[in-house]
Amino acid sequence: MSRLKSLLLGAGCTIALTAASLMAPPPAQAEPTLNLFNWSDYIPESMITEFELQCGCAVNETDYDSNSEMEAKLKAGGDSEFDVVVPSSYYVARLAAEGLIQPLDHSQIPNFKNLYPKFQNPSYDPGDKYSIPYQWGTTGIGYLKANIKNPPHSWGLIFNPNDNTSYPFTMMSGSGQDTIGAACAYLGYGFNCTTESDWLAAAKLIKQTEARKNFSGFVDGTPERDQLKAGLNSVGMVFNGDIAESYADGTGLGINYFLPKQGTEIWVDTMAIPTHAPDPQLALEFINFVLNAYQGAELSNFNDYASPNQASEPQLASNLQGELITPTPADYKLLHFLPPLSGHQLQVFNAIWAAVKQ
Ligand code: N2P
Repeated sequence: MSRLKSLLLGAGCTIALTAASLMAPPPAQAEPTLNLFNWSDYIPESMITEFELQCGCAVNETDYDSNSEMEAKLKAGGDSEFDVVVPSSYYVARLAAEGLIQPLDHSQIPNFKNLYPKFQNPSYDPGDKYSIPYQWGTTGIGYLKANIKNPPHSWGLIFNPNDNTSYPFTMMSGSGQDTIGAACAYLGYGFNCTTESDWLAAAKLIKQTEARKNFSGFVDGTPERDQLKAGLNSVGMVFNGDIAESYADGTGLGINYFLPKQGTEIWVDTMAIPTHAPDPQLALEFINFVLNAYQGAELSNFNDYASPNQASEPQLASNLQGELITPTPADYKLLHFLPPLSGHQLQVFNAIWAAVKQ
């Protein structure tokens, strides 16, 4: 049953039933359902309810915390279980090459025109053939300002033992490209490093970092934000909007966020349809719904992430214009898209990352 229906039929709601309806209950019909596979804490309940009202369907949401978790579930049968999935830009070509997502029928997405022109033909997916932008943002370092005083805006806060001698810290889990990229950047090879020798040097540094007594584990971005909020550790890799959200609701006021001076990630999260999605038509309706001017603003105002939707701009909350969410021209010099990996290169990368995590 949809959340909307259970709300309407739930406790405290008296339903007048006629004798006829009691005697002849209508045959049970399968309710159309949109199975949404999304990052955790990344859509407001209000939007789910609005879409359920619009489509006369139920929305069933399953969450993940990294692209690698999402990819593994798609490979394990999820590509015929979910209707919409939300991969980051550097995963789009990879999922398409693996046959896990399908080309989109743009005739069913008239609101595509609402996107800023630069999001209508991005380099990671020319012509938005497989993916439609959802939100965009950056990955940086979050730290507890009560414990770490005026740290250098450097990956050294994670990789240099002298920058944090005692407070517990984490590194990002997931696909590994963010953490290997961070180590590459610290070593001077650039955040978007792609050679085996750079990756091996980064892996060696990560292994040394894991051996430090105050390393407390590999943690994905949103769970790390929650661990910082709870004071469980003091430094880790997080996403900008997750931190902005924790400022907006007052739960993360003790956290600071910065973009390391050696460079870090900018990403676009996108909506895509798995190859064997149960209801691709409903998936297209949902994608088009998210691209409405109103819903685009509702999404960013709740998530505290930047919007790719130009038509939403007049309705966006003013805090989204601050430099935490809208990078300055100087910030842009530090920001890189992670390279999409495929074939042999991807196998080499995965072998290195698996060794790092052992
Ligand atoms: C949502 C985090 C999604 C951003 N909480 C990572 N691409």
